[in-house]
Amino acid sequence: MIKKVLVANRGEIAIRVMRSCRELGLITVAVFSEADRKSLHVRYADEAYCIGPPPSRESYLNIDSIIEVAKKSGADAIHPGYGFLSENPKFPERCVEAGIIFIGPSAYSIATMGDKVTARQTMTKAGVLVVPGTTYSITEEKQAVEVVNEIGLPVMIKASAGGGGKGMRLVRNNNDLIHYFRTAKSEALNAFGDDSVYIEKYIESPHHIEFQILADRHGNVIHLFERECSIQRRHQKVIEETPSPLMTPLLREEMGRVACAAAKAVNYEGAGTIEFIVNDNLEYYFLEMNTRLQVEHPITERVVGVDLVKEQIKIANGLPLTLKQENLRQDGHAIQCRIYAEDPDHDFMPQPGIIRQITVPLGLGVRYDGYVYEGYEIPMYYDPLISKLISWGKTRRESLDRMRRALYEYKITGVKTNIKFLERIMDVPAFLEGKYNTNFIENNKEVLFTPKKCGTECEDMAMIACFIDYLEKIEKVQPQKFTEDLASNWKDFGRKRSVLRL
Ligand code: MV4
Repeated sequence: MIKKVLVANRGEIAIRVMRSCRELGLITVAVFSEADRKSLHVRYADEAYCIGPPPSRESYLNIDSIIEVAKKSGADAIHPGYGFLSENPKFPERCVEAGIIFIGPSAYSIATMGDKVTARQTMTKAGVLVVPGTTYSITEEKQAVEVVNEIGLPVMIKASAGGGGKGMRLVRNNNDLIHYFRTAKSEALNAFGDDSVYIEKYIESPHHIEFQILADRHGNVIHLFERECSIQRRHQKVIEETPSPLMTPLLREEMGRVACAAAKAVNYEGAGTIEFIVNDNLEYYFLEMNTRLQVEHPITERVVGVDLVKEQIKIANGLPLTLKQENLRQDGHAIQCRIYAEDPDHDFMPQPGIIRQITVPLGLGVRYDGYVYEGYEIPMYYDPLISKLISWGKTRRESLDRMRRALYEYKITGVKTNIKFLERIMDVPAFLEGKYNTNFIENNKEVLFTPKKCGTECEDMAMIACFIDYLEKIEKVQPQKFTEDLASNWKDFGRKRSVLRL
């Protein structure tokens, strides 16, 4: 049985994973880069070890140093979180070699789903409907032309090693085909070291709906219903909700069954997500599988009442699932907003810098998963996600009203964030009505990007004026103190002895 877990990640997800470990009485080990010495995940863990310089490649992506820390610290399991090494099949492989439990699926499952052409072949064989297109990689321009003649325009050229929108080309007319085929191939080679591409029929204005699944070593697979993830910007999700406003009970049951079959087809073990693309006629197609815990997992946890990290650990221990499909229900409605340190007025440029003031919203029906504190410097090396706000309500309306209230309460100064942008989304009619697809942000850019001249934003201006006035007053009494002083360092001092330099 797992006693000590190394969390091979940083930020909010590292803390999220360690919280469940703590509840289970497991000892936690953090790893950190030189840029993360003062990160909260380092302070939260029972032990912490430096694994290298700030760039991910030399720290959070360095399998050698992470395995070495696991061995030295006596951790018997590694949780990869999301991003970084979570979907690299070499990581579970190396863990197994070192006799360490990888809390996640096998290298085989990750590799099969990671290569989109192989995934499409495997899904087709298992009877899971994929987007019409090729189940082999296209190498010749002549082949591309033949396929397009067969399935018809528009099509998408996608990199087999891609996923999540990387290395995609939309082809609307024949003149562009050869050019896009070439550029897609060279971009894929550049980004992934693999120039395999395949072609899919383009689905106009789709919905992105995904199903959470859990699978154990004994062949049990269950789904924990869907998440609606259509509100995205450049393939980065912004808001997720469950249940999906588009879903019907019948469709949910059918897609849930298909999602379980998809997971079974790769002998899946652990928590995973099956992504579907759904058109307005409610026709759905398998898009890809994410073989990890996802950023948006908390909305499922809230509505289904399951701690997904605890389930992952239980499965990694080889225990059978005790949750039964027929006992699972969706209770109420949950929404998640991702809070990013980025500037919506300047093309969402990341905003690394020091958090000067932060007021976190809580209260009935609100969950906050974050990792920053006053005086903390957001490093420039990683994803600019600061936190996730999750609201729950008996109805969609109540959940939405709570989210609007929570966003109103949420104050961050020092770095620009997308909070105002999210507040605007809460008032867009299409969002209020739950009638939106993946074009939502594009379709509503006028309201989303033109600052309002009245209402809550005026109130905020007044608050900012008061705050500046207040700061000026206290500055006269006492010079501003930052970073070092506002954040207590006592735990760091005690830890210096256990900090390992590799
Ligand atoms: C598509 C598509 C339409 N037709 N494939 C974007 C992310 C990657 N996972 C796949 N993506 C898409 N693939 C076909 N055949 C439209 C998208 C897409 C999209 C998908 C989900 C959520 C948001 C999106 C935004 C733009 C395009």
